[in-house]
Amino acid sequence: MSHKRNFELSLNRRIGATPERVFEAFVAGDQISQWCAPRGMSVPEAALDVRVGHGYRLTMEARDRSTYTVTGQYRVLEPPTRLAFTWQWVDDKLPAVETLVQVALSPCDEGTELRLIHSGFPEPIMRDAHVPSWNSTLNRLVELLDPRGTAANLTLSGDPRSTYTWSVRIALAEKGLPYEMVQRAPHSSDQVRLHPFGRIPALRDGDFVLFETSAIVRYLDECFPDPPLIPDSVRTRARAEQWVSATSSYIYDAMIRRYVLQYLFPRGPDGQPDQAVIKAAWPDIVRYLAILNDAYRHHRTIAGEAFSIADLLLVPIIDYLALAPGGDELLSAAPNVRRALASARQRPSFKATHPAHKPLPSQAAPR
Ligand SMILES: N[C@@H](CCC(=O)N[C@@H](CS)C(=O)NCC(=O)O)C(=O)O
Repeated sequence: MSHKRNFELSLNRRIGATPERVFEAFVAGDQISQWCAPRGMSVPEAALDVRVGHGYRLTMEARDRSTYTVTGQYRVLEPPTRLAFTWQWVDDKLPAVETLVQVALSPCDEGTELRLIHSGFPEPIMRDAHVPSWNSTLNRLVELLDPRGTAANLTLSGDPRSTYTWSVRIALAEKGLPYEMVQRAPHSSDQVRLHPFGRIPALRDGDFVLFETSAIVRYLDECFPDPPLIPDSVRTRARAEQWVSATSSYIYDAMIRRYVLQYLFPRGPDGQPDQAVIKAAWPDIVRYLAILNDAYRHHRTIAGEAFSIADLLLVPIIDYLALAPGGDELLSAAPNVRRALASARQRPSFKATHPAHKPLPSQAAPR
């Protein structure tokens, strides 16, 4: 006798909307097409015949245009508290096994407590493959229905004064995304829980946690494509990647760690900035500014005509440098960099997120 194996996943969400509204989001074609796919995917086809024993068909489309179609039949429709439908992929990319999705909705203080159970998976590996997709999909449902929007999901942990945190905030502002800013110091125990290296920032999207600024910006760009921050053309994208890497590997180190931070958090003798470190950084900064000045000779954005991930990593660093002792002198030798900075400072995303750092107390620039 063979027993059909049955593995299931179960997810909960609290949503700031009534059970009636949540139920409607599952059964109205124009609504389900706005959320029923993992982030970064769209739903170009949603055909629903919402009657018990009748079916639905949803097609999800990825950015590379590949499509995934799921069909099923409604088994339970009890508005506004319960619905159940079968779920079966119908293309050859995913196993065509009939599974069952059950949704229970109950009122709670925030609005609705949603419990989703997806059962009938013959293998744990198949069940596990559906967990991140459902998590991402339910985040989109929360965003659609919750008046607080993505603030319910997106949390940025860091310090608005840090250049890397600022970079992510520019990306979020460019895309008009609401989020919660959680103030965290580097290496604090709370931060280490999100970022095992203790750095800032880290992003949380529902249950998904991510660190490293460039990975965070790429994730945001895939999930929220407008306006794009990753260039479309192969060469411009590679050029942007080049500057992201150079910024993290050399430019931040010389301009921020070995220069600006020495003034902001002096660690030298008598609590003064460590002049030996600052002096050693100066020639590197001069050299790097000359390289950037050349790169900026045609455009005010570093990787081509459009503002990109490379700009939002680089410009906060230049902004800090410009306001540090000697910054004016350094930038006067790099007029293209100065023009690029002036142009970035005009962007609403840059203005709205500027940490309002003041020029550092005037000190003699190193000689
Ligand atoms: N590679 C990381 C760098 C992040 C980083 O270094 N952030 C700084 C603040 S701007 C930090 O946490 N510094 C603390 C330290 O260096 O220990 C990223 O891209 O997010």
